[in-house]
Amino acid sequence: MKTFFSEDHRLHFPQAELSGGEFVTPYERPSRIEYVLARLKERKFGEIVAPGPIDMGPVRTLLDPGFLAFLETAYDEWKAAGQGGEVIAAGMPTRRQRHDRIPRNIDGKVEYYCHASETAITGGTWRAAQSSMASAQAAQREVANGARAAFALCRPPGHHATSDQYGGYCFLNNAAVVAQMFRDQGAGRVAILDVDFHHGNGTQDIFYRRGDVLFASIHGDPLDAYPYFAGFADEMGEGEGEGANINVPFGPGTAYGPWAEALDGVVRRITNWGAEALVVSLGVDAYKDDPISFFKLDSPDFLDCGRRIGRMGLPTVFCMEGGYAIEQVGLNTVNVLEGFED
Ligand code: Q9C
Ligand code: ZN
Repeated sequence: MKTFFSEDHRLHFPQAELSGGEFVTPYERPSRIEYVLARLKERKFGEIVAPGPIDMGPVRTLLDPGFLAFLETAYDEWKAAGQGGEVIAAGMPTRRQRHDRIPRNIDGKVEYYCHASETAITGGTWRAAQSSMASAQAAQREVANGARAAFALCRPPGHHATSDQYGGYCFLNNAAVVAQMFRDQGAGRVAILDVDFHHGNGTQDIFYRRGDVLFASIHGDPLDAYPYFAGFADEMGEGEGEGANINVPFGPGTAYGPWAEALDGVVRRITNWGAEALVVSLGVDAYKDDPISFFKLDSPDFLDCGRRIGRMGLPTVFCMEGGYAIEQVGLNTVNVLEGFED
């Protein structure tokens, strides 16, 4: 299958991530991508293609216009207000707030549109996020035009971004927009399978009340793992979306046995539900040596995981999400893709 990838991801590289009470070099860094590219080339996996420009149409349909305008101008506004350094949210909307007014002050706006302050915005973040989305959209068009599958090597990732908040290293929800594009082009039902270690709270939120896009995720138990406030098994969708949201949380130390069983269960439900297209949020941070996660998957397990996904036989777009054991990110990612093609 083809890989879609833009060099512009480099425009997003904050100096700092707030982690464990210190500012550290972000885990989500440009070099992650180098390892994936190197493996793709080494294994002669398929053509690597630069995407065309982003199509803002479906992005504007699905996501909040105020949020998009904010992402575009936040850094400049921050600088214009005389603030040094990178854009970092010092707070967030509180519990039991009595209104939903958007602050005029840039500090306040940043807090309004952010849900996790580890994630900084720099001067290049908006363009990088757009280039990431452009790769996802190019992969979607490739599959819409008849390819069995395509890989969007997205960076920054997307699955923690909601329609109006960024965080968890994510700004624009690539997988969600891909699913929406399949719907707009006539697919009756689209499934999103999220295998990143972290629950895809952004994607879940976007489709929670919709019955046409099913979201399924296997991830670290939110009592123990980011994003903490979403991803419990009893979150099953609401209204039209009731029954179209599946969460399978696991605790620390979970190995591939139970994880694969959960995957099979989810695959069966996606198939029975009648999905016509599949979007995979492909994070490989369930890997045993990932520095910020706690599952115990090994590299060969990712091959097997890809095989199980491939057996669904659906037109599939893979969107890169997380994975921070930098030197193994390439191997593990390409393993999933190769397993899929088996
Ligand atoms: N001390 C993705 O995998 N918490 N995002 C980091 C580090 C945020 C992960 C804690 C993790 C976000 C796309
Ligand atoms: Zn993750």
